[in-house]
Amino acid sequence: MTVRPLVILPDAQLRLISEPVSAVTEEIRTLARDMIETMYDAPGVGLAAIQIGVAKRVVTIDTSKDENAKNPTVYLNPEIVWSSEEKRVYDEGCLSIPEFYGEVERPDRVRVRYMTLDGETVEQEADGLLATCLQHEIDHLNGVLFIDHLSKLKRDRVMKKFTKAAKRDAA
Ligand code: K1U
Ligand code: ZN
Repeated sequence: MTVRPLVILPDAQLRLISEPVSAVTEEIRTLARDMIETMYDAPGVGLAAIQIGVAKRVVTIDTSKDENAKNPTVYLNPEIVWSSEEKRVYDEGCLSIPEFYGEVERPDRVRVRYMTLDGETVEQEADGLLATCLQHEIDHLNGVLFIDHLSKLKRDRVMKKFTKAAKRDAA
């Protein structure tokens, strides 16, 4: 397993629309293993493949609280098939936008359909942090970042800060 480097704002890869996974190959299994390793190393509770520069519809999530009982789930081609009317606000972070947080309102509960690494299509209903995380990661697959849910003023500020930092790092 390999910890792969994270793609950081304002890298244009974060705006790509990721391609569906057509079959569970050895390449997909290795990608999923590396994503889990990278997610734990960050540390984070979720990761989309584009955050390590792979434009495929693969997501890993582990929102379990117990450090010693790791329980990662791999979601291939995840899609939201139902969302609750009730909303919840969560102070979200993103491994591609380090040390920046912002309150985002999203549906409180969702039902997600996805393919497992065994090639099976299943559905899962989620609430709380898992529901928030699934929506955040599925946004990544569509080139959407949590800052897109904030005001233009906040988004412009964070874009400016990270663009400046990237220029400084490149010099
Ligand atoms: O997609 C990502 O960038 C991962 C992101 C997922 C996420 C977190 C919170 C709300 C929505 C989506 C993160 O994991 S940010 C880091 C984080 O939340 C965390 C890190 C260590 C322990 C617990 C949480
Ligand atoms: Zn993110």
